[in-house]
Amino acid sequence: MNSLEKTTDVYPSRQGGAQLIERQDPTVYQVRDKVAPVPVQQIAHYAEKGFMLLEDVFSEAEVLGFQRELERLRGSDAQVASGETITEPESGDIRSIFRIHESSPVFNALAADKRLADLARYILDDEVYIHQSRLNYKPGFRGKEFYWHSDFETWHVEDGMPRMRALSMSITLTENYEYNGPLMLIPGSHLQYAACEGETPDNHYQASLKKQEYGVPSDAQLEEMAKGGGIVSAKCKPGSVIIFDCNTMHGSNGNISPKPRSNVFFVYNAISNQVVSPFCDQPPRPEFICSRENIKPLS
Ligand code: 6CS
Ligand code: FE
Repeated sequence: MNSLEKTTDVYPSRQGGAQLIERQDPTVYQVRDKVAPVPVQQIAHYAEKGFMLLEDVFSEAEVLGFQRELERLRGSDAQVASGETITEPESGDIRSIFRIHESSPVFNALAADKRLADLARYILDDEVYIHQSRLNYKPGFRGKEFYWHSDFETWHVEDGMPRMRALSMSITLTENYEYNGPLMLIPGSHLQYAACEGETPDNHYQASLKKQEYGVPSDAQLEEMAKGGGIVSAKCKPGSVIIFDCNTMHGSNGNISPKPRSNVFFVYNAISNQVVSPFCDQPPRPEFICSRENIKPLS
């Protein structure tokens, strides 16, 4: 990608009214004569719907190790006080812990695991790095929702991610039932960019990571996207992986069940799509939610 392509704002948002803009990037980048690391039907599904669900990727023993690390981090006073841990707005329960690909040896290894990184390199047809990582706890009884949004809209406007050449992988650490706030996705929504109304507030991330109110689609945009593709809930067992394009519209309901819905998220960005300056009048967001300083290909 040349410097002009990087700095031209082809996906303007929060600069006027809400509108749907056609996607101007591939979903599955042209992968010349490479063997896909998953069945080609999954790749076709991803290209068409904007996500895929892989079950039984990690063993029970591996999931147990991830759950232990999740509890260790949750119980760590240093981690909680690090400024990289976000709590729920009302209960004060832990909502998310960011930058775990660097702060946790277990999740550092998981981010580079071939079962994940090879698939990201295939879909993006490039070397990759971790743009953002987080543990979402969604605790039982009081876990709050993540309202509908396109991650790319935030990462483009607030982090300066130039093009749609990134994807998220959510590794499930608990059962994702229909009743404990599973990830919901709108099939095909990745093909339209929901440019949002409003303007980015100062230090927006301090509010948006708790409850996002800017950079969210209008009711009309959401109705339009859901009319086309419906809504899918990613119900699955622990050890599954939900892979979704950076622009797939998604969200999750609150969790009033006794069962937590905890997932690990890694965001793989193509090395050729490194963040530049934000496409809004705000300073860059902090390193713990947007890798910017020592970007290098994941080995
Ligand atoms: O602002 C962000 O980067 C985060 N916000 C949400 C709701 N999803 C993506 C990311 O974790
Ligand atoms: Fe998100």
